[in-house]
Amino acid sequence: MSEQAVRPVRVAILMGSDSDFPVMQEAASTLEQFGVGYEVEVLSAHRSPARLHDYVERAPGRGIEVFIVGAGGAAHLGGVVAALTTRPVVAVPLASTPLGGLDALLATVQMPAGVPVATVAIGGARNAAILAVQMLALADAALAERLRAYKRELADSVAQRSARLKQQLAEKAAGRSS
Ligand code: RP5
Repeated sequence: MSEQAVRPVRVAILMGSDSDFPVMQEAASTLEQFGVGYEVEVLSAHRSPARLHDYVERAPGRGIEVFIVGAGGAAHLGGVVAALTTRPVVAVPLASTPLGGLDALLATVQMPAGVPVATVAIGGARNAAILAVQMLALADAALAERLRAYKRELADSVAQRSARLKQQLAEKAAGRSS
């Protein structure tokens, strides 16, 4: 049994098509990085509405606390999931049509009052997972500490990049003056 399989499943990663997975897999790998259990399902608001309704209604009973939803085109998946649950929904608009994801972004972000969907950038699967982890961390001290460590690593990486860039510029300047 894999390590992932023994973790309690807390997040559902849903997508409208298996063609969305190359982008949505980054949400999965990010949740793994934080040690958060998840499950992945292909469910379509348009092509499989009955199965979608059934899945969302049963999900809390299996421990799902947050939904991450990726969809492209006329992306109704996030909105429909939000209509069916009181759990938070984080949506990733996907660039799967000639409109480059703008269609999915507008369909997802312009939810009517009363049914919010937290929408990240087009293709922003990593941020969707981090946002989900932040939600879970509100009542999970170990997860909150992992997020603090992550923020420290982010800050360190910026400092390293700055040092590297300055080093490169200094070497270039030295080359010009020799
Ligand atoms: C949406 O239509 C899916 O989320 C996907 O982004 C897009 C295209 O789906 P396929 O035609 O590749 O199955 O529902």
